Amino acid sequence: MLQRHSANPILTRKSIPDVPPHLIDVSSVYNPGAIFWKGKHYLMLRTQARSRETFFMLAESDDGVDFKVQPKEIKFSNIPEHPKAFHYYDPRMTIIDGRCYIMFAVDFEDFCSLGLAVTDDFEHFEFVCYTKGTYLDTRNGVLFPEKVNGKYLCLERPNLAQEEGNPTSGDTITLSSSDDLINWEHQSNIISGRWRFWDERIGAGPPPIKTREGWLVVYHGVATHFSSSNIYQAGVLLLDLNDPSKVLARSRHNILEPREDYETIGQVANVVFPSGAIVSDYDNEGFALPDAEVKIYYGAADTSIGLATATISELILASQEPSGNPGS
Ligand code: BMA
Repeated sequence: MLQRHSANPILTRKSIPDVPPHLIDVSSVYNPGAIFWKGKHYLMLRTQARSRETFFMLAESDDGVDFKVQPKEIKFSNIPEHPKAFHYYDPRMTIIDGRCYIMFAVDFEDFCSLGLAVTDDFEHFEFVCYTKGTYLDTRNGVLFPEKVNGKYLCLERPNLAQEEGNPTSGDTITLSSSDDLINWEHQSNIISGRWRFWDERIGAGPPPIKTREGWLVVYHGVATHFSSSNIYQAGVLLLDLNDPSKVLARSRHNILEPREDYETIGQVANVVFPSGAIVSDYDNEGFALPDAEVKIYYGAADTSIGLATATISELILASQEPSGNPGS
């Protein structure tokens, strides 16, 4: 249902300039955060060096399609040396009260946590904290762009499930709230994986988009019942504007699945992983317009970056149709 851009994949390992000593002839670039800020589109890239270490880099563009990657890695100031974090990845970017926050996954020795950083100018990036919350092992943290009923909100995906030989994963997207963006408290479970359908394991994608109909949430789902590999797809949800713990609609079908070669072949085959969205137009109260175009940026096969689009109305319709909850 999403339309792939004809320039796909819009970023590949070849788009990444060499930055000695670590980033030389890199292996891959994928799962970017995305934001529109002062007339420019920005992507925060998950770039993987041949050491298999991950580095964040910034790419910018006037049109949201043709991106230029800055020849440096993003270094957060004030980052604590302890505890030892092995790996930062899958950044999501959200503007709250005029500041751009970045929430990302952090792998420690035995668990995954959520890190938070902030920038006011896309030159300096300051580490804020490892968030403290209900779950010790959690991923796919995504901030809402504004407070709801006086609280900051975020979606997260606690890692509670594990198949033998695989890292921990999860099949529930939860809602947490906070007064300070640092300490988070579990509010409710939003959706669970639908066993034997496209979205058995799940996690939120880009930050929720505010529309007159509700909060639009693009999420990823994983079908785990194929013998050869897991298949990562995208779908869409609509949450109540004033009470986002209420799910108004959930797409029965996926809205994007791996079909093109750059999605089916790569470091991890059969993956589309939406992580950033940029909406073309909002009204003066901050609601995305029905005809606005949504650019959805996604990791393809953990190797490169794709762009796919739809209008706000098309995404809302996709969340509602075809009706009926599979498995119910
Ligand atoms: C998920 C995360 C993503 C990755 C995806 C496919 O569990 O680790 O970063 O893109 O798997 O490998």
